[in-house]
Amino acid sequence: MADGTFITFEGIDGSGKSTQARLLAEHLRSAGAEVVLTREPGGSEGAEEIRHLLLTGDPARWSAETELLLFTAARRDHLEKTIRPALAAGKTVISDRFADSTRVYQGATRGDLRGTVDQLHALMIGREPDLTFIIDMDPKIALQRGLARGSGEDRFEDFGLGFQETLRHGFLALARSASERCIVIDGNRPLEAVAAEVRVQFEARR
Ligand code: Z5A
Repeated sequence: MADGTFITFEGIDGSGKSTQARLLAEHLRSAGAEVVLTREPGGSEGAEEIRHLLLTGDPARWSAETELLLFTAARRDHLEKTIRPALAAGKTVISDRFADSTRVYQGATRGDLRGTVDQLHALMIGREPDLTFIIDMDPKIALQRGLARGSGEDRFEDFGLGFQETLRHGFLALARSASERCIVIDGNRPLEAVAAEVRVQFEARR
């Protein structure tokens, strides 16, 4: 059986990417596709345990380097236990965040770690998505949405607005440098309008 398609959603906190990942999964399932909807950090039992270590507690809890190792360990487990088996079975995998988040969050904002991020990715992950939707948003609105959820997983939101603006520019720069697989979607519109554009762009690249 041919490998399935690997799709990722990326963006700053509260951009609406989780909602859009879910809506695309529902759309594809209603058309008969077998879809695995997953997320990072997490998406496998071990990676979900690492998620808790990463997203709770004091913003200064981990150094940038330790954080990078934890995200990479979680991704490796997710890849081994969830992503690769599903793709090998011909399923579509939709992941809410993947390696681009590490490139932007750890590589572009917390120390000059981008070279290390790329080396670790090549050594331990070595897989890119077939298609990536970057949901672009005004950080002020996105931050309000994210904090309003009160999920308790606010360690990154607690870095503040300037951090979110740096992230936004990081994602847009990444979209330009990987334009063969990245599509930027304006997330500052009603849910259904954003979802409709995601579907149109997906169909155009099938
Ligand atoms: N992180 C990292 O640093 N390095 C890595 O390698 C990885 C992650 C993989 C957790 O990620 C953190 O981990 C994250 C980056 C870091 N930083 N933080 N915090 P996460 O993906 O689990 O958490 P998140 O970024 O905060 O995402 P989220 O909670 O899933 O939010 P979202 O996906 O961007 O948005 P949403 O849940 O779809 O929507 C948020 C709210 O807005 C919700 O109430 C929606 O109903 C509402 N919403 C969504 N879209 C709209 C529109 N269009 N209009 C109005 N309201 C909307």
